[in-house]
Amino acid sequence: MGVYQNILTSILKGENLLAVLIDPDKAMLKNIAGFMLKINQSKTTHIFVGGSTVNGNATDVLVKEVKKHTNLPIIIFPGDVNQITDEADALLFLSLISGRNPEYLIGKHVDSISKLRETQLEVISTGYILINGGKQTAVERETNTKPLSVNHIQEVIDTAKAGELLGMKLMYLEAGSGAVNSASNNIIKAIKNELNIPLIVGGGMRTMEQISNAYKSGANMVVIGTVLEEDEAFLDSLHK
Ligand code: 1GP
Repeated sequence: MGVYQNILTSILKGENLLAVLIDPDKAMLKNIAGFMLKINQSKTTHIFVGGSTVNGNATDVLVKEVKKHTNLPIIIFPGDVNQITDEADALLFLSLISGRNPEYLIGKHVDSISKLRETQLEVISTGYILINGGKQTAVERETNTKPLSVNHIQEVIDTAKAGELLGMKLMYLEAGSGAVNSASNNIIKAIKNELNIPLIVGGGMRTMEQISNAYKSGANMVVIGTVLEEDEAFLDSLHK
């Protein structure tokens, strides 16, 4: 079964999915074995690999290393075309639908095709919505787009719905890596209410309470990154 089908099946069974995001530019390769051991003992269901900017083939090198230590599906969460690697299982084909920069709506996608053609990656069309998380984040800077205001919930909802109607298979609500404010329960509930596709929520989740509230509000998958970069011991609270 493919990665996307597996996600749908898990959701149908009522499971909450948890993705750990590893940034190839920040990860220490020599520490990966120990880190993945803890990941395997935790409730983590997916590994995301990516970053707004990643040097050269760092993604390829990291995914090869991660694969040695886990059977969890590895999904590329790319900031740019150079992060595509056949070593992973799937790729979130992200369209930054909160912004109006054509490069991140369709441009990079066209540029990636010659590379994608040479891979076996499962490509999952994903709407990517950046909301204001209380500080300027790398996504905003790198893509030269503005996040949607959390005070304009209807615009966020309409953006998500438009993405679904365009055929996107997943919706990713992003407050930005290291956000001060993660997506509120209200905004998650409001979006989930309109969508028939799985909802991923990430950015600024630092406590178990935030994570469990996100699930209760309708998130199917929560993504955490920074909290583990700051304190790996947080994985202990996510023990199976
Ligand atoms: C970033 O949503 C992810 O794209 C994770 O965010 O690093 O703040 O956990 P954090």
